[in-house]
Amino acid sequence: MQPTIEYTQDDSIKLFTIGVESALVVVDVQKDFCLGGALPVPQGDAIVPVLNRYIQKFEEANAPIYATRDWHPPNHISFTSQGGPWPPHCIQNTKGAEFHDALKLPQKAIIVSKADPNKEAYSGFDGTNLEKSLQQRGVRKVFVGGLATDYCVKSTVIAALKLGFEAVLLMDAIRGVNVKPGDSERALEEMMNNGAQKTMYSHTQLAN
Ligand code: VGL
Ligand code: ZN
Repeated sequence: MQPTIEYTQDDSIKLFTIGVESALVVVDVQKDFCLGGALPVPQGDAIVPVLNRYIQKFEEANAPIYATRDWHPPNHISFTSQGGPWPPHCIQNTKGAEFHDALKLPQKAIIVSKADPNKEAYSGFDGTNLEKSLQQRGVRKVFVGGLATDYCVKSTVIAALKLGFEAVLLMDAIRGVNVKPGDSERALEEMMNNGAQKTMYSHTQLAN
């Protein structure tokens, strides 16, 4: 067997222990944001197997696992038909709003639906009980992966930081839309400027 040697150029990637105050937040890994969907994120599907490994690790750590989803009513104001910026996507109870088929969410995963009819709630905290739920479980540190880096991941991470949580980006489990080239890079910068931290799968470990 070949030895595994992992290199990273990014020395802001840090080692983290998944402990009792940690939670995994999987952002909007829905069919419409993946290959064949209404608003596909380039290489969005590629993060699914990585997220599945994180899910396993957080289960082993007995840490809560959240999955947010975009959950729009039909004719949502963010749709082009209503003068918004996006094609119709993630409409409640449609195929496109389902989680990616290969995403292995455990039975006990907590689903957070962003269903505000009057605005595009990019953040998983916006109009949901996510903050309360994290607090009830004693979570202080959220590990965030999913789609898309430059929209819902960014907003969720910055909201978490503003609410006083630590926020750790799963660098190998996020992808961006990049409507404008460089959007994801700028989003990362903005998150870091707000106090986000970075890790990757090989740099996460269980407490013992
Ligand atoms: C998202 C665009 C529109 C996201 C949601 O999940 O990042 N992007 N709605
Ligand atoms: Zn949306």
